Amino acid sequence: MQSMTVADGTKVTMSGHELVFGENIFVPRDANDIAGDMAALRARIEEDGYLLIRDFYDRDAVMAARADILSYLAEQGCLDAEAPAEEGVIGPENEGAALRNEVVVNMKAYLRVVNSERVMAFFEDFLGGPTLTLDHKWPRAVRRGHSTGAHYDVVFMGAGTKALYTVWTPLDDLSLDMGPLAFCPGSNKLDVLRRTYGTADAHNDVTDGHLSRNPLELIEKFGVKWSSTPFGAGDVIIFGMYFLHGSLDNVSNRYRLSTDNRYQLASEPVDERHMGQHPDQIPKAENRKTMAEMREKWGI
Ligand SMILES: O=C(O)CCC(=O)C(=O)O
Repeated sequence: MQSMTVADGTKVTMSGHELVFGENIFVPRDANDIAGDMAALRARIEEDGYLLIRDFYDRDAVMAARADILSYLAEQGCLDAEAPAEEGVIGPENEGAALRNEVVVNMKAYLRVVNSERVMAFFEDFLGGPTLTLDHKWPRAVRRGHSTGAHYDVVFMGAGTKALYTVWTPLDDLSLDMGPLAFCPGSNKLDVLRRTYGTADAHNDVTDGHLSRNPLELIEKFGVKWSSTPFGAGDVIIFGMYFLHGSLDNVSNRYRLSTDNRYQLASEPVDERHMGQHPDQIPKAENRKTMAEMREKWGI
């Protein structure tokens, strides 16, 4: 198993911008010592904005989910035919794969993890009542040179309850060069962002819901710090709708396999745009603005 420690001075990039461990990016603390104590977990997520729980899922179940994704990638001709399929080596075209719900419904081992008793029971305890998961599932196979820009999830799925939680789950052992999640502890408390960017809706207002692709700019402007870590298959990060996150660049030759899915109390309003068989058809709204225009308007 890989080490979860990262030496100070280790360099990573996010959309090509360099971050250095120990200087402007740090290894996050995990919540395993309080994992059985729901009151402590609620207090921790309120404080830090996230819960990193190592070995939350059974590793073998996660590796079976990974195999579902890899066989789809192989079928699509995305993998390097010269390498064993189970290594997930990116083919010469470096193609992305659209892992839409139509495809995901056939991924039985994957669905067994993200709809599992383990995760549903966790949220039932954590939220204090019967729970549902949004139908829209986001398995990702991120190719070389790609990353996710910094954003709050509320901008993409904020039409229902705001007490909606993301579970980001590596579907592999992920080293830093594979481009795992990167995030800003405490960014849930940035009132200026919550009042401005946090009210936008990517379906209606903005052409691209990402706040920025420059992590250094966010450090300067909002005083955030970045965190990331290598992950093991079975680990999860749980966070709420107002939590700045994105990902490091995948600079490896393997697909970065992960999934992010959403959970809430069944009694709360649901963002129906992410329900049903064909979720998230973003309408073509002519009056949507660029993030740069919106940021200027908000004065951020
Ligand atoms: O995995 C990624 O690259 C981004 C994940 C994400 O945006 C999320 O979990 O909400």
